[in-house]
Order: sequence, then structure tokens, then C-alpha cells
Amino acid sequence: TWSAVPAGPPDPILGVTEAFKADKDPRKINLGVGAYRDENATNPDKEYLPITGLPEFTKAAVKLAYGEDSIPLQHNAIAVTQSISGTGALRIGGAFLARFYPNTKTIYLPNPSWGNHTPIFRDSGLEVKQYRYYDKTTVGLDFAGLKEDLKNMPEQSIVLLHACAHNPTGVDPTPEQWIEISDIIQEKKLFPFFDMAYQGFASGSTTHDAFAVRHFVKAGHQIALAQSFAKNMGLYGERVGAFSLTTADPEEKARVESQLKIVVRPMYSNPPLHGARIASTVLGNHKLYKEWHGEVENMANRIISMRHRLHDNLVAQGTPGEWKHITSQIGMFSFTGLTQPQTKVLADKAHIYMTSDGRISMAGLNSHNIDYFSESVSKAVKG
Ligand code: PLP
Ligand code: TYF
Repeated sequence: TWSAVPAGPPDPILGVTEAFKADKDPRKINLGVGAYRDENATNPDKEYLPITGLPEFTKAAVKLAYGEDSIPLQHNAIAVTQSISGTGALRIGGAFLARFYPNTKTIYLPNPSWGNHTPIFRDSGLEVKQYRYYDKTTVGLDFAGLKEDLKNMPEQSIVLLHACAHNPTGVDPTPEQWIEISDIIQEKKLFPFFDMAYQGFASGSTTHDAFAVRHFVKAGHQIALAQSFAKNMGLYGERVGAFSLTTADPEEKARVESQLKIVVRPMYSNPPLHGARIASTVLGNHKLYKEWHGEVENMANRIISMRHRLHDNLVAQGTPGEWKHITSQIGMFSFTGLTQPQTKVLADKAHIYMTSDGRISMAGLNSHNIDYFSESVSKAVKG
């Protein structure tokens, strides 16, 4: 896909720092970048990161997503840059594809998708279209519609896929469905762009949640991937993320990365340091990693237990309708199926706030408020 991407020149200032860092001579002095120093340097410092971010962080991020045994990872063929969380990763990806994807400027999003996807890709210079995803009548996946739409896309179109815990519906394909999706995408030579904002948050296992990404890579797709560490590390405001592309070989990777730098440089020069340092410390230390993964699992399990409480309460209260989707959906969000008038009644009468499409953040429910919430929903549905 990226054979025609030319190597870009190094940045005239930060490129000097790159050369300085690569130099092993103990007498070395860096007079390139405008950063104040005196005789008393601190370690760790707060100086600028390289344009593509903290190398320990991007390495760890890629390993978390693709898995240690990933072929392009082992072959040093994954181009990666740190990003301003998941949003920034999507934006870098959109801008890179708009500039270098040789085949089309059209990206297809699931209907519905995260509300920010359309403006992100439109502002990146891509044309945004939709494919069928959600079936209102079953409050589940419209798998037949999805497959038909993929098959009808012009060859080599770009397709955005939520890697796990689809926002806003909480409806994900099963592993078997992912395999079928991967096959169709391969047949139609579509280009898959994964948005992974919730790795670990859906099932409690970062490996399980990476199934789609890893299956696509194993199946031989070249992919783009946006990662966010906002939710799974609780680093929302630190804006920790990564954008990566699998490439053919290390030489192509180097060219692609040189162009990612040229995309990033006029946007924000280089990414923030603190959150990436936290994430790389946790991911890079065996004991901290285990502790963190246990906490992610607890968060996911707490959400799952709230789904069961909510489902059981609604059924016990004789709430009209089918509520199975509450427990079959996964991740942070649930598409309750509540109508816009019902969501308004809940806000006005019960002081319960959700988006008007009936989406609730499951994480906002806990043992103190679940009964009040269930009763209020039940009343609103009974009308
Ligand atoms: N993608 C999806 C599907 C999201 O739900 C979000 C928001 O949480 C993001 C990307 C980006 O979030 P952030 O920029 O905070 O990492
Ligand atoms: O969908 C949500 O609620 C999260 C948080 O511009 C979010 O993805 C929402 C909007 C936004 C940034 C983050």
C-alpha cells in the first residue's frame, strides 16, 4: 500500500536532537533545540519529546495492541507515532491517508458511530460515507446489512472499524463474524482502519479485546490503528495515544514514519510527555503491568455485573419490552433502546441524564444508584 510514499526530510531543529541522541560519544553537546539548560540537569527531564513521541511508550503500545508474536512487529515493519490520545491518532491517520493513500479519499463509518468520527475525518480531508451496522429492531448487529454494504463498496475503499466495545451501541461482532468481515475486506481489497479506544474495557482482557486487530494482521491485511489510553489507564486528561500502520518491511516503515512526522510537525510539533511516561512505566514493568491488568479486569467486571443487575431489575419490575441486549452488549456503553421522549422524561422527572439516542455509560451505574435507575427506567417505559 505504501510503496510510493517518499522518504521525507528530517525536521531542521528536532532532527538535530535525533542525531544527537543517536551519537554515542560521551563528549557530545546538543546546541540545536531551544531548551534552557544549565550545569544542573535533572533526570528525568521535561524537555521536548521527539516528533513521534516517547520511543519506550510507542513500542509498548504497539506490543499491547498487536501482540508480542505479531509478524510485522517482529519484522520491525510497524510505523508508529505517539498521538494526542485516540482523537489525535484518528486525526493523524485521517490526514496521512488523505495525503498518501493511493486509491481513494473515501472512508466508510459504521452507522451509528462515535459522533466525533465524521468531523475528524472530514477535517482530515476525507469524504465520509456510512455502512450499515446497528439493527434497531433487534438492538443488535445488522450483520447481513453490514456484509452487503462491504460487498457493495468500491474496491480499495477505507473502512473504519471499532476494534472492540463499539461506541455508542455496545454491539460488537463475534469472533466468527470478525473472520467473515476480514474475508470480505480482503476480497474487496478494502483498507481497514481500526479505532481501539477501549482495549481491555470490553472483556477485561487486553488480549481478547485485540482479537479483531490481531486476526486481521494474521490474515495478511495491512491496517491502520488508532489507540487510546484514556479509558483503560484512566489517563483521560493526559491525552495518551498512538497511531500505527503496518507496512511491508523496515525500509517502507522508515519512509512512512518520516511522513508521519511531517503530518504531526505542523499540528503540534511533538506530543506531551507526562502521560506517555506513566503509560510506558506501567506497560514496561512486569509487576505494574499485572497490577494494572487486574484493575482493568475489575472495571470491566464491575460494568458487566451492573448490566446483570439492570437487566434483572427491569425484568423483575415487569418492564414492557425485551431487555436481553443490556447483558449481550459490551464495553462502556449500552444502547438501551429508550426513545428520545423517554430520555427527556428521565431527565425532567427523575434527574437522570443520558444522550438523547438512549445511550448510557454503564460505568456511571453503581450499587448505590442501580435500583433507583432501574425503577425510573421502568416507570418511563410504562409511561
Ligand atoms: N474513539 C472512540 C470510539 C471513542 O469512544 C473515543 C472517546 O472516548 C475516542 C476514539 C477518543 O477518545 P480520546 O481522544 O479521549 O482518547
Ligand atoms: O463517547 C463518549 O462519551 C466518549 C468521550 O468529543 C468523549 O468517547 C465524547 C466526546 C468527545 C470526546 C470524548
